[in-house]
Amino acid sequence: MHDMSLVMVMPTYNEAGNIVHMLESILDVYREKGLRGWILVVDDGSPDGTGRIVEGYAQDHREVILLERGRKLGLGSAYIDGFRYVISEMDVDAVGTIDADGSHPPQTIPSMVEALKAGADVVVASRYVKGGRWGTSLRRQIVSRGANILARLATGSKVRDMTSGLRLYRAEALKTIRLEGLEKGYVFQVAILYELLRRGFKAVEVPFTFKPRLGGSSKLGLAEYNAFLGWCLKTLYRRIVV
Ligand SMILES: Nc1nc2c(ncn2[C@@H]2O[C@H](COP(=O)(O)OP(=O)(O)O)[C@@H](O)[C@H]2O)c(=O)[nH]1
Ligand SMILES: [Mg+2]
Repeated sequence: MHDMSLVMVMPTYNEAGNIVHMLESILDVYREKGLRGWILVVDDGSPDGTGRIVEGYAQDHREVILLERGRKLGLGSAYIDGFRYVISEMDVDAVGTIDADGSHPPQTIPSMVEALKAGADVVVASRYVKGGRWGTSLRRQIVSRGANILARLATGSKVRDMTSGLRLYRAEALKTIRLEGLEKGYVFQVAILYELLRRGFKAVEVPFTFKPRLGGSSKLGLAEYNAFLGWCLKTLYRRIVV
């Protein structure tokens, strides 16, 4: 295969203090590894001016693209619009997702690219395979472990870290999914993985260390927990009963 081209989709909501560091670190990795890479930031009209910062940064860096949506429409919805943009406007081999808060080390991207080259259709950076680690609070780990137990039970999948947001998809696999019908919240990550696995696509996990966010605060709230639980119950019911 020729040198793989990729775009990392990065949703942002109030990440003004973290965004430039993230953009720089990802571009550094692209340069060091000779990857043909882009970053697509999907901002939801962040009141702290994240969008304006990205707009300025993009003027000097043609690898950075800003998709500004104007208001907070949800994390899953940001991925969906990002993927749609990539599919209609860009011609790349791989499409990834990465958080803007510093918890996903861009240094993991090269091993994800290697796994895709070796035959995976979706690569999930994982906290739960050998070499995967936690750099965050115990509370955070408990929430993640609980969510993953639920997600695996609901979907019957063997993927250990189904909620991880650090991913890389083969563009051809992603194009087969009907994005409109997918979940608009955090549970999106589990839902799209389930769709891919049901179609027979191959998921591979590579280890990474989940870091604490650099600054700012998490947007994960009660409504998201409820939506997550609701989706898991619905999926389990459909899979087992119907
Ligand atoms: N565009 C957009 N980005 C979001 C939204 N909610 C969260 N994010 C971004 O998604 C990423 C993960 O969110 P975060 O709050 O860190 O979630 P956590 O890591 O699960 O606590 C970060 O880059 C956020 O800025 C949203 O509604 N819209
Ligand atoms: Mg985070």
